[in-house]
Amino acid sequence: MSTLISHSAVWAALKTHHTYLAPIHLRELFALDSQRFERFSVKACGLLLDYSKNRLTADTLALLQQLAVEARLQDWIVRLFRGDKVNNTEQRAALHVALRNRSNRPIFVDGKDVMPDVNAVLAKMRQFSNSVRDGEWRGYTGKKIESVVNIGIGGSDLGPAMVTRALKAYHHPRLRSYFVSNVDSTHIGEILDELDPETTLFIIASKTFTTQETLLNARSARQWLIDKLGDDKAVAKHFVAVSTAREKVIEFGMDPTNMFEFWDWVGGRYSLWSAIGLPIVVMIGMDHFEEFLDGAHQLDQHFETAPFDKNLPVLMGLIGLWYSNFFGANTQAVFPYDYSLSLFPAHLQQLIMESLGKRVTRDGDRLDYSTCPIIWGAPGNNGQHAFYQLLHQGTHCVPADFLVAIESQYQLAGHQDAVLSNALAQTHALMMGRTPEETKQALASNESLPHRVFPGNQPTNTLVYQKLTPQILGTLIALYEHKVFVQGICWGINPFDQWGVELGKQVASTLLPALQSKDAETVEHDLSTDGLLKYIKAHR
Ligand code: G6Q
Repeated sequence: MSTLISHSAVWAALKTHHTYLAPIHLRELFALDSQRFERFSVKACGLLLDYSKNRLTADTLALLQQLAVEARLQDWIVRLFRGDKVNNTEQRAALHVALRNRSNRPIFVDGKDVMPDVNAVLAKMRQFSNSVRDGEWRGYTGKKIESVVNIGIGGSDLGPAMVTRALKAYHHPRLRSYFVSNVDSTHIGEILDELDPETTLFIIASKTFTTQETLLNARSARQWLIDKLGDDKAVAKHFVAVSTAREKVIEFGMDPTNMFEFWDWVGGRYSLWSAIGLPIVVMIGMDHFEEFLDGAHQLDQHFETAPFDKNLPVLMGLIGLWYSNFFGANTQAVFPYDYSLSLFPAHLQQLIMESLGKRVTRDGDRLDYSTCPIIWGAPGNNGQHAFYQLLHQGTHCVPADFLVAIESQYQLAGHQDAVLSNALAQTHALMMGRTPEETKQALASNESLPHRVFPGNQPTNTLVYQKLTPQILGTLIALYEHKVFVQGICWGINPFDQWGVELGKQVASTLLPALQSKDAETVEHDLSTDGLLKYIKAHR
């Protein structure tokens, strides 16, 4: 039995400290310290992190950093960057940092430097994306490509879809981008209806090339193309694959010269930096993609070298743990006040919950504390007219990250002032609340008083950046990836496996034959599932 971090002296000290701090309102913490903003904010890699609106003091931070020391975080950072098999249940390295290792220093997996392979695939991506963008790569009937459709799911969809959406301002003017992930034919059907087969390029993205949803969608897309163009030779001009599984790509009937490779040491939710980023590269060009990698690399260097009290992922990870384990916060929200980042919360849901939604240690011992909070969020301003009510007056402690761009991608008079003032007003109001006395004064009456009081004391981080460039986006994503790592190490869990996702894949494959079989009487599952199966079969 490994020793759980919850049994350490520093955990007990944090508990005691929580008892002292919990009754103190954030307002009081600000009133006590005129330097609070300077003390609890950090600038690095083009980001300003203001974490002063959190329920913490210098003592809290010292204890949390002590916890990170006890968890041997620094050693783990070294292991991660060195290419050790930190994903112990799958015996794999987790080397997304090698994919954006712009210094090009050698990084070894099983004694082999991975950088030559990484660079070779990046060069192939440059060559291919240039030829599509320049119009040199033509479809089967000789026309230039105008639509790029990525078919993939999970890590082979969410990351590239989010980045492609976020960097719309950098898209090639001739190209339109689409992402098909859902196995429901409505998804691919609606998109195919919009497309011209002569000018469409499909990218089939699957690490394993065995994923049911992706293969079904890929088959349907291929059939559609052949039906429309009348020749299966057209496939070679309209389909490329991204995968680690060369044999499976060939088995599927695709030319391996149209395949972009990556490796088993790239986790699905960390794969957007690899060839899985091909739909991004085709849309924004390789030079911008390299700026994106540069941004992530800068953050990697910061994570590797900055002291814990100035280290953005370490601070954000520890503050998140403080709320999860000592304030009982079950959720963590993220609100981008930057419309380009509208898919960012969805990407973070996968990145964080798939990584940290675990209940046993790396050695398989049951934990006695909670791990990953439920991640949710939506672009700022919209949320204010909907669920922010719960943040202002509900019963939950909801730590939230506000992501704020000083400049938008479009310069329209008045808009950005409205965005910025709303972002700042919300974090201010969430922190301050409004006391009964202030409410009375504001209303000049006691009417509905309890309903119009705001408790405040809701913790927020504010992350400010100049403008969402490819570089800043790379930095932001890497920041959250490393925040996940910090929490995984402190909680003693493996953030790089995903056995729950694997279970979903297996269960679906057992139910499919039951659904397709003619035998209505077979009872193979639980009574509810069997009842539902029979009902659906009877009504098809
Ligand atoms: C990511 C997960 C999962 C995976 C998808 C798609 O970390 O493992 O979301 O990305 O299940 O898998 P394939 O890329 O193998 O199709």
